[in-house]
Amino acid sequence: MPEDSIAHINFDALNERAISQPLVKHIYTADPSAHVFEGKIYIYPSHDIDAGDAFDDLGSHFAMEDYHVLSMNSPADTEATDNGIALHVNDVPWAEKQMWAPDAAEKNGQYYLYFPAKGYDGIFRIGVAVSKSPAGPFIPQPEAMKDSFSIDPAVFKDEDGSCYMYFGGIWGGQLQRWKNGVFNADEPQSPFAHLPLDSEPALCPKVAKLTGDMLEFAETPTDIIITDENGQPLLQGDNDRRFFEASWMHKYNGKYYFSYSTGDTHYLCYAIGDNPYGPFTYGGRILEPVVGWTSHHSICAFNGKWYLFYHDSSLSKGVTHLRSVKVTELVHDDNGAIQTITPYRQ
Ligand code: FUB
Repeated sequence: MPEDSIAHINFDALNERAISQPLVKHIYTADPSAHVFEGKIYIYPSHDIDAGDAFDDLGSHFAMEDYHVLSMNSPADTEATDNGIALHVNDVPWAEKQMWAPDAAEKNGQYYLYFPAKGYDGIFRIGVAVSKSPAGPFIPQPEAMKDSFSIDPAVFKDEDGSCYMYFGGIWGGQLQRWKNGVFNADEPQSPFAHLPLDSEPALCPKVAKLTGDMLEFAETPTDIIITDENGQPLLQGDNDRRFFEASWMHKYNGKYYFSYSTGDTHYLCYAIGDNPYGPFTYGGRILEPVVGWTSHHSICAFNGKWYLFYHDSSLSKGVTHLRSVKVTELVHDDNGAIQTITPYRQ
């Protein structure tokens, strides 16, 4: 829900209609990537702050500086524990600013935090930091991952132990500037420049398998194709269905579910495929728009049930860059379709 349409919202009434409440209220958190590690739920969110940067369509107002890891014993908990600062931008040699949506993965008892940040050249890259504990603190690698670009990494571990990173985001996430594998710095700087035409196939999120040590891409990232019901790639002008940012992958009944945000139309959607690389067929909406411009999520199973972790800006009364993470149950129908969630009761 964009800021101009929230001017008349009664937030007290809205919060009473909300299907779930913020998991922490002492800090603002967003983009929750949830995993079950060591029998508990660990949430890797962005840590939203008001750094005073003006709102623009490149997301300059998202000026986050560090990460806090949250944990819960169960999704039924009404509050999450804040495990303190897990990584700060000042400790990452290659990163200057904008610590955006992170994710984490585990391998052989080590934990890996993946995060996008802008380097001193103004280009988003993806970094890795390592810890022996899922709560951190995490020690960053000295350089960003080789050949990484754009934002919103999400790491999926398949049943055979292979790990894949899904990533990318348009507008401020710069994906549209990487069409030929190199950063296109050409003017104009507008977020709407360098995008495909509305009649052309939409810009695709990326996937790459990770190396055995979890620190690099094992292959050149390739496109994730999302098709319509006729097998045709979604078009850039299909604003209610095409990819914008916030990749996530979960596996249900042997099928691969790629989910994402449509950005400026504010939906969370999913598409289903037969393998980690796709193609994926558009399946529908997971979440209707929340209060706040962005919508970003993760999907995680715990004790046989599935949960959607998401955020909204209800606690900050609609401030776009001051969000709060929440959780609600997610249901797959017998045919594999995900039931659409409405974040506020009518
Ligand atoms: O939190 C900053 C950015 O906003 C994320 O990287 C996007 O997915 C959007 O939620």
